Amino acid sequence: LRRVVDDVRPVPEEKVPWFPRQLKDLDRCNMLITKFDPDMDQDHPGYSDPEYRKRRAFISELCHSDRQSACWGMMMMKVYQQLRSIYPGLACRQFLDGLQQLEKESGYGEERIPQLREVSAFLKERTGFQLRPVAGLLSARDFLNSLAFRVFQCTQYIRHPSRPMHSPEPDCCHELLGHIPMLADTEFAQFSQEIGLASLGASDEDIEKLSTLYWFTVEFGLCKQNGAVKAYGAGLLSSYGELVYALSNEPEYKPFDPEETAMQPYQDQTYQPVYFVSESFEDAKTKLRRYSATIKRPFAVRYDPFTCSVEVLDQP
Ligand code: TIH
Ligand code: FE2
Repeated sequence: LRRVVDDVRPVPEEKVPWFPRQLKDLDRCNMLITKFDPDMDQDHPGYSDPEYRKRRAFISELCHSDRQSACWGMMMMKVYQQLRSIYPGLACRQFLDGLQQLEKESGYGEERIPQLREVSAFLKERTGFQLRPVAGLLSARDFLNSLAFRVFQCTQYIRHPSRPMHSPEPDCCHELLGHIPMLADTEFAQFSQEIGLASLGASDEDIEKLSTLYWFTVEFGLCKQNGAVKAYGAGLLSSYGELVYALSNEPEYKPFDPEETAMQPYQDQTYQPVYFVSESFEDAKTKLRRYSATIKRPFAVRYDPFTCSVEVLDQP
């Protein structure tokens, strides 16, 4: 018999990091990493561009004041057009289906990019995922924890115009083109939520492993489809330069194996030197589930979709 931990034996506070249990707790999952701040990072493409830095600060403000911002402009169109032309040969089927639906029903296109709110409503109907604006790069823990509730935290600013083909940090092109079409797929949505659930209350060490797994799947994953390798990772699908590179014969490929993948060092300054290839989504999901079961936590979690909350259970 499983019993709710809260009722019988509380999880010792000092051992388990705080984690959200209800959708509204995500208001506390907003720790930002300043690594890519164009005001502080000398290598950021916007560092020596005061106008860009002013716009970024303005967009952050809008986000904090809880208003939707309209940051999509010429840059977005340019990135959209270029990527759109190469998707058919390089992107996985699920992505192409999602993008087509977004173009038909949600105003995606070269002329107009919809607001976060509209896209969030679209996803909610498809897979129950919803979007939340965030001012910058979140801590891995807060970001992954949100996924447990099918909440995807989205940046709103746009990449610096000097480098449209690759951005070292996520931006709205990356979210809208890379992540959103994939999150419209049922199986992928479930895969994403499972990473999130595994991250709740996990040790720092396990968070590190889970974010590495996230990195090489959700961000830079490749999968086989009808005998060909295709991209499903959002970091690839939003970067013309890296998408072409990843599917050329230059980089190294390894089969996706969570134990090994979780230990692979990674960086976010330039293209990845190695990519992990899954046999299929189904296969990736099964392997991830098996891996998650090996993560040690003094409790188990179960998501209740009716209340959008997690139940915390004693380990049987
Ligand atoms: N490199 C991606 C792009 O150019 O769209 C953005 C990133 C995704 C993940 C890390 S950086
Ligand atoms: Fe991303």
